[in-house]
Amino acid sequence: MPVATPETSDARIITHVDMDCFYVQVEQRKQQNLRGLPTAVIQYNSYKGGALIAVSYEARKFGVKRSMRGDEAKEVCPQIQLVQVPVARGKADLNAYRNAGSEVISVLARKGRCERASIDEVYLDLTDAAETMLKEAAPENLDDIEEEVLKSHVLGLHNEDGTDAKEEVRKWLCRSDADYHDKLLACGAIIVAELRMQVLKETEFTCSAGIAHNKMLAKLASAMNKPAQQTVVPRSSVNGLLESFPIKKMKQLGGKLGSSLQTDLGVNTVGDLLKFSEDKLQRRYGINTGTWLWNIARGISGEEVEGRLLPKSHGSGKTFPGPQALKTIASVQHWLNQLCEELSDRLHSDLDQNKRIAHTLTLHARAYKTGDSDSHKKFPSKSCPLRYGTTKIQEDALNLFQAGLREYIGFCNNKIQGTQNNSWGITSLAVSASKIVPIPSGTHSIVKYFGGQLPSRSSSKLPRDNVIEEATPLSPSGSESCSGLNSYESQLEYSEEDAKMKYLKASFGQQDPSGNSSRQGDGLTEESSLLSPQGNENRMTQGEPRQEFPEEEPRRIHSMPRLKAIEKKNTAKEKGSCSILKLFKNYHDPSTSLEQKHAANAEGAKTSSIGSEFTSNSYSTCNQVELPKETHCEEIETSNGGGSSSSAAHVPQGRQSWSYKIDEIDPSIVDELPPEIQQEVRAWLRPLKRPNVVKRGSSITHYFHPNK
Ligand code: DCP
Repeated sequence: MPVATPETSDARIITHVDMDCFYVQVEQRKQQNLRGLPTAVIQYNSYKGGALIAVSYEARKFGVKRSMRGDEAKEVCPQIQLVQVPVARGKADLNAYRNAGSEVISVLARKGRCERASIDEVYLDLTDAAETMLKEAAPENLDDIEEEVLKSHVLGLHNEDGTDAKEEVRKWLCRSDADYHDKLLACGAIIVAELRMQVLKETEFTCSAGIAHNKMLAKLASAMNKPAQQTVVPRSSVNGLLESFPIKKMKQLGGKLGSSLQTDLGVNTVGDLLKFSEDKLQRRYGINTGTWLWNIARGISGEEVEGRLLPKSHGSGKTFPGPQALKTIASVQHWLNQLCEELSDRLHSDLDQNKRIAHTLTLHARAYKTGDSDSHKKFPSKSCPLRYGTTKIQEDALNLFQAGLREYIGFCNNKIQGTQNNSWGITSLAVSASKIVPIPSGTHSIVKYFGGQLPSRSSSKLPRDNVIEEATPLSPSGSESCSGLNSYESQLEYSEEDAKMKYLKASFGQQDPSGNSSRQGDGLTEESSLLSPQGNENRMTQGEPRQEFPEEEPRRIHSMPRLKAIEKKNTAKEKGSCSILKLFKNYHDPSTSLEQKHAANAEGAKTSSIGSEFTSNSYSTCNQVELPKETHCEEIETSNGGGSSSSAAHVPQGRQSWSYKIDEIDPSIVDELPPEIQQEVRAWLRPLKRPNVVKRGSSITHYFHPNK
């Protein structure tokens, strides 16, 4: 449900930039001979010439539409050039378009806070730039204004017959008696025109833009005059713009809420909403949504432009329309493997290029049941903590799918393991990786170091034991842990950050069987790759232009009895295993039993018994936790054990601490430690000869010390 964000009284200048027929432009840049010709980009399948997903403005003049198939487009425009989307793993490969989008962002981001809203859309907060311009080079003082600025559409500026439109715009931009908001808006228009020209110069792409005082209005305006134009919304024109704007076309009103407004309240345009008091809307739709509706009727939206150049999440999806629906677990597994391979590649690139890691893997599907009156029941989305490595992602995704399917078809009536089951069909599948956070730089905790993805989990909400539990997915088995450690050891001369990256990469290297194999398509099947499940970046099929992932939080998978059983198994396996992770595994809160910790961990989370076989590793990762936004840097101070058998590291209040018990250290791990501390640990392991005291400045202390 939408939530109202109060608008500040401060003047803001926000622009929404939307690329014109984006995929076509990318293809035309690749093949310059297509420039200026009616062109469309199609999905790779050959059914009726493939599905059109982007249409050039030249082709639109002939009546070619995105909803057509290639054959239909040829009927209305015989000279149309059809270009196929690149294919990898039997599905569309959108990397070229994503990269092209990034090129554009790198230009736009120079002028203000920039939020990548989709593969080809960006919001920019240009308030600072506009204020500076108003102070230093106000439009009314400019001798010359670029042609591109003068081509702006200013809402509410009516050209009388015979007047020169550009001259009208010039007058509007340069009014010395304009109010402060309009003066800033005029500066915004000049800055945006310059940016658009710069984008064209550097990338060869044209774009359109809306300029207003909030995101909502800027977005509406950017679509009003395309291609390669910009539209300005002065405050005095807001009511005029919204008055006749179809309610279902408003963001977040395309679905049930918009339909309810139409059928229950007779609201067909945004202007119609003005008839209802805030109180009435709140009583009908709840306080938040009621206020939000009241606000949008007046063009009020305080939503900030988030400074985000990178996608919030990655996704890969494919649809299987009509006869292509998947009806066996084997076929689902086949396609999940392809999707996960792509997802894993993208996670790998994100890690490489941006040093970011994702925490949550989610599976989404659409399904139908045959002969069931309740066939519209939604296939539940399922998520679990994300383990890096293609095979692990594939394995977890399949388990999530099976859990979802069980819930979807019901436990009693159906078997799901058969090779053929006619009672269900899957019409779309998608996997996504979310909760992506940067690997913290300058963190100095051994826990974080080996966990790789731990910093964001050092929350007070999180039982400490879980820190290690959740670290293990990176190198869950003994042998993998050993390799991870070796790679770490060989990097001791590197910076901590370098070594951390190396460690993570080593983890990929072992598990990722490099998946660049390209397969041919399969007739009807259409697909897409999803950039951002939460945003508008999901492109599924022609018929479903912008499939959004379900809004509700996906269910988490937990099962206490299994947790306990696996915990026991893990504890039993622990002796003699060769992972340094295990060395530190149980030292976070010696007073709390693992069982208690897991109970606490699972508490508050939704539970659903999945009945599918998770490996112990994937299982241990299924303790879904809230990820705190901030990371903490532990500063470890050693303390004298004072004759006790444990040495605790004390940290300032509010920070995560760790401790260890010497007598629980498995001697077999010592060889894995860096030589500089092996000797010292060996000495500890002879307790009679040497008391368990860690002195300040000893090599192991130094080794784990924050400044190391
Ligand atoms: N896209 C897709 N499938 C869809 C819709 C869009 O694959 N059903 C892709 C192709 C588009 C790109 O996303 O080029 C951007 O989509 P837009 O809706 O912004 O449309 P265009 O950029 O193609 O055209 P316009 O100039 O109308 O914005």
